[in-house]
Amino acid sequence: MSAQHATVSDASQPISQESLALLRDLKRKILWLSSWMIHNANHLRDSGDGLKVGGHQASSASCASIMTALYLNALRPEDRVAVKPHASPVFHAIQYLLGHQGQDKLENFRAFGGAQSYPSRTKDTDDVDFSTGSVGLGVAMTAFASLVQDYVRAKGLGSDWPEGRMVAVVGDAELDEGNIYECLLECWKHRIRNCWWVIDYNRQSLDAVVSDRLFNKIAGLFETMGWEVISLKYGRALERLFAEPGGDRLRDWIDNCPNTLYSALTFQGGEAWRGQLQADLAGAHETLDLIARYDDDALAELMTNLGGHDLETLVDAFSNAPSDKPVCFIAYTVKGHGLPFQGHKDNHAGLMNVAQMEAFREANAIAPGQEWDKFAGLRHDADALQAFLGAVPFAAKGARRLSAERVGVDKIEIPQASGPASTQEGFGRVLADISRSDSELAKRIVTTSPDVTVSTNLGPWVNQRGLFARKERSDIFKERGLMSPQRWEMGPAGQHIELGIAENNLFLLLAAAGLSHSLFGTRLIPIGTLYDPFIQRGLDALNYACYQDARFILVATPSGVTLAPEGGAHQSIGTPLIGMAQDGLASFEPAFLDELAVIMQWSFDYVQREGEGAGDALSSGWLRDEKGGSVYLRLSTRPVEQPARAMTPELEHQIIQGGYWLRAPEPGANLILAYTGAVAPEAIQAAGLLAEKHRGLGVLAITSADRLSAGWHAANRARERCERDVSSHVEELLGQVSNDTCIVTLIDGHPETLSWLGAVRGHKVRALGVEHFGQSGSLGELYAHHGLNADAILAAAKSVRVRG
Ligand SMILES: Cc1ncc(C[n+]2csc(CCOP(=O)(O)OP(=O)(O)O)c2C)c(N)n1
Ligand SMILES: [Mg+2]
Repeated sequence: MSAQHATVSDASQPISQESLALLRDLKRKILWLSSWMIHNANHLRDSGDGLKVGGHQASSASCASIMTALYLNALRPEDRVAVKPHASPVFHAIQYLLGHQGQDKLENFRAFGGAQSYPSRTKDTDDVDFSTGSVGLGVAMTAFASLVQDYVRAKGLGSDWPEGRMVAVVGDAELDEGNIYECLLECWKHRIRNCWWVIDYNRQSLDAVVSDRLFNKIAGLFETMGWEVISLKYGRALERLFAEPGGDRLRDWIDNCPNTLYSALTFQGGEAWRGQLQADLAGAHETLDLIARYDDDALAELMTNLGGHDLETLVDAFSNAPSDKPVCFIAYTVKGHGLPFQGHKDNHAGLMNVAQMEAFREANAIAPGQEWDKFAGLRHDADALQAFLGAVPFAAKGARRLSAERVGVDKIEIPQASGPASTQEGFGRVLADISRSDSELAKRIVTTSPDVTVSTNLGPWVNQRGLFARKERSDIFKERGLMSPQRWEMGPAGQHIELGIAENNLFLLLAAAGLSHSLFGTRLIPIGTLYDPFIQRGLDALNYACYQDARFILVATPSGVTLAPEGGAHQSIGTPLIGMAQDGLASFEPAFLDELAVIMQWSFDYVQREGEGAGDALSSGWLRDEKGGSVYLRLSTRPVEQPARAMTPELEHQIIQGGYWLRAPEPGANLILAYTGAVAPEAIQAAGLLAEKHRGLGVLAITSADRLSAGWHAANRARERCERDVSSHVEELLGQVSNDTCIVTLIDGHPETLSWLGAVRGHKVRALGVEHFGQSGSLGELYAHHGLNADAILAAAKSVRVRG
């Protein structure tokens, strides 16, 4: 039990003894309710599937005091919290006591419609601020939320909602996740504040006992990164004893006790503690006299009187924490504290059996049938407890989910190109146009990029709108009159948040900024850019952002093998499939600038929608069009000849639905070429070459395989529910194609992105695309190598027609 850091001792505003006694009583109830909830889910409620899952009981008991001190004392309504995944029962129990959670939800913990295993913004109904589950991400999310809070406030937005602290209750093993360190580096650069990470330092993960020597290093890292590290090692009972004659030896003994031994003794209890202490401290009479004052039960309690279980220590530490810098509390705890398997190294999945739970019920003075009672078995009477809960500052404003008005979307002009132009270039020009406007949309866009701002064409936007920093910072190059195309002023007005190269950070910042309307009552429209293949680097964080229903636009460019000379590691193959499979993300891959402009216009609105459509109901609900979501644009650097055409409302509609006939098939046509994105010229060229042999062949432009396929699945579900007259966009498109027509599909990405088109109406399909890691080469060489050029299309057209 080593590790020494600044310790909080003197409380400036000591909590009254009466309030402390009430808190202790309520903490007992919280531990009881969380344990009962899990027991009920695992032993009593018959789910019929025989699945019992642990991981909650020991973990919840570990942090019950930390959570009590936070929610029932330290937190204010404006504070936002990420609770470590397995503390979900504690969170729900606290919300239940505060009147924000129903008993039915607790009784149905982990069941369909009940309180969730891991706190969930989207599935729980009791005011979860940040979802957690994938360890490490919720922790870092709080740091980025504090950055977003600074951003919003620096611009005078949302000022009628007080500044809050972004708090994470962190499992110690979460600090093994690399994204934590990526986040620490970034947050040092941005000088975040108002951020607390309270580490439940039980020195146990799922499989193992955490090395404290390693943890010392970790704590040092926090300090290096500008965090205040506050170690809460011992509780008041032990501290008082240490101050008595002989106390020093006891402190030394505990400080030097290996974690594994400490854990084993905790599990074994008072008799084992006494035996070990008597053996190790033989001759230290003063110290042994101190210990002799305690009977076995009291000794076991004393020896686990750690800072993280001592409400007085916790309350003092939280009320004295500095606000101008981030704070890391290392709260020493025992995993499973107060439960029969406390301290056991294998207790992560531990569950109390029925007999143990009975004994625990009796120890808590709860009569059978009173298990869900809010106050049964507590020392204070119900009125006093209810009055205390009624005055809890955190609950003063009721539910704390905020909302914000939607921002109007201006007409996005189609960037004019005199010659070939790429979608990436078009994106840069659309944003540059917006940057010169003083519209509300222009004010609410916040851009960010992990060190690829210039190479994804955000440069002109940043030149106009500047980089964000809490304090003004000068551009030395500009002051000295040195030429540079990047004129990047830095200050509170800036609207681009520059990140280092860490895609996890990009997605977590997008998650935080994309929830600004709900967290801070201020609408932001976040746009993040990165190279398409590196989506995979931050994929779990992207999934995490979508899971919380954060709203943002992701612009991934360049993509595919089309960036040819850049080589294999920069070539993305699977990202179109990610775009299709990722819930909450509508993905598009336009080929032309007019499509891009239409999609961007729609996206600015789509990310702000908050309707109730479930996503699989009738009509517009199919594609989450009422509910809204985030958007992924897969773009390219390849200059492509632009079609000469006028945009019509009908064409706009079809682009958003996912596809349109670039050339409609004529009656009797026996071939269709369906393409997506930057390979449009190859499809068009092949169509010209095939025109004679395949009279009237059709060319289908697919702008969103994702939305086309989602609409098709939803239409099928609707029909299966006997909703007649339902037809999806792709069914409409292919409805005019005769049954013996063949389809050749083409994408610079995995061929399965489009191969499903054949299943819509039973057409034969040959799907062309990229299946193998690429290599460097010219565009022509690589398209030939991967079978994406006109020759490959011709060969595919021939073979698919003769296939039986
Ligand atoms: C990214 C990820 N990997 C693995 C897991 C499975 N898992 C859940 S909890 C846990 C260990 C947690 O240990 P710690 O953070 O110390 O929590 P505590 O001891 O407080 O329960 C693991 C590995 C997960 N939830 N997320
Ligand atoms: Mg742990």
